[in-house]
Amino acid sequence: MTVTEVPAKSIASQDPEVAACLDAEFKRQTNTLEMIASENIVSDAVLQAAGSVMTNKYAEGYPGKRYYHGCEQYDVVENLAIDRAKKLFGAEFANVQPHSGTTANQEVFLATVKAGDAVVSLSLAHGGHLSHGHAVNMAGKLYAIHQYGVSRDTERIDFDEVAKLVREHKPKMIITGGSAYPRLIDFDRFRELADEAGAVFLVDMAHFAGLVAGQAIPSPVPVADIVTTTTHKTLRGPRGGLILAKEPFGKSIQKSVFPGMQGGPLMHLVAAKAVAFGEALRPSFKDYAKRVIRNAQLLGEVLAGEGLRLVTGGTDTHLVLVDLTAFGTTGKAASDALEDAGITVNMNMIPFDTRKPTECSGIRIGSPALTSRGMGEDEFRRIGRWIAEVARNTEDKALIARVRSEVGEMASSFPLRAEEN
Ligand code: DSN
Repeated sequence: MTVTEVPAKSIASQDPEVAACLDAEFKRQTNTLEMIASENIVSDAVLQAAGSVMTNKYAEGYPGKRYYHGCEQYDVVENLAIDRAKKLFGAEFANVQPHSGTTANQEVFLATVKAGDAVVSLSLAHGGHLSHGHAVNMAGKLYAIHQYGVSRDTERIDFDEVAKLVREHKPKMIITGGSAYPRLIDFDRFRELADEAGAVFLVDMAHFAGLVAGQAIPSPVPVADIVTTTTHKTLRGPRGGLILAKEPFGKSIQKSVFPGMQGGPLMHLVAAKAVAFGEALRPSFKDYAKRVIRNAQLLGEVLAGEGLRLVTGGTDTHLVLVDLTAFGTTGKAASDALEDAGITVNMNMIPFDTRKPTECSGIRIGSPALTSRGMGEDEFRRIGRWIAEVARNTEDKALIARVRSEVGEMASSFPLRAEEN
């Protein structure tokens, strides 16, 4: 019997309690609409690699230089992942071992700057990410972080502020990218400022890496010194991280990943990353990436038509950030009601939000997972109308129950797997 013949349901007899959780989660994912912008649905091949025997083994080190024996297949699979990542993104260097996007960012900090050095990055409240130096995060505690935001008028990155911070603090690293910024980023302007300051330029493309891989939006890889990403968002792979870089940064990044930050790599996930990168290299991935953006834009149009304000007025990517103020509700109330209606989104601060982070004025909605399940224009239009209906009536249990039933009917007619590549 080979690994591909192991019955998928064998856990049911070995551990019914955990099996029940897995079954219930499978049903939840099948019967609801997953619209968390950072989530996706992987192919069966990715799932199989992630659940494979490669979870059994330590493989500390790198291909050809392991600290354990028995690593022949691990070298092959890691080299496949590295080669495919480099080809996919046109990168000079790739490290496929980071356990997550946050870990990848920490590893870049370790490779490029010293504790106390100045770093300029986008604030979380304006769409950035915790690991770029929020005060409660390790990066915020170890480095002198100076954060820029978006301008009040356009809600797009305020380059006057970025330039001011760069000239005042002379950072060793400039970071852009984030988790709730719906627009394209002008990487060239950051490059110019990084060159002026002699700073390393890091782009965290975790959210939009799949759109870059599918050539639907411009790539930061030729412009930045280092690019980090997760592999599980728009890129549609297993949970994990990836670092791409210009060759001169490769050596220090290798050392900072192992032994600097990590011990044994999660080789089952490295194998699954190789599978996902292989899928993203196929022509059909370009079509997927375009549909992700189109679906997010359609959704935004419907919501705007229903009277909701979109932060920045729309999106160029896979997510819309919706200001709920016009409906007199909060992100918390709307996202709770939407969950009851079978539509999973997250509450999100909007730029210059006046509400607490536990309440928020907005919700963030993403199109990747439903696009991967094969949903298109008709479905996204219906979903937009449901979201508006529920957000307008968060206390109306009968309405929510009716939407829940309609959502279940539609969701369950789309299989829970990324369309065949
Ligand atoms: N938690 C991720 C997101 O939802 O955007 C970022 O790490």
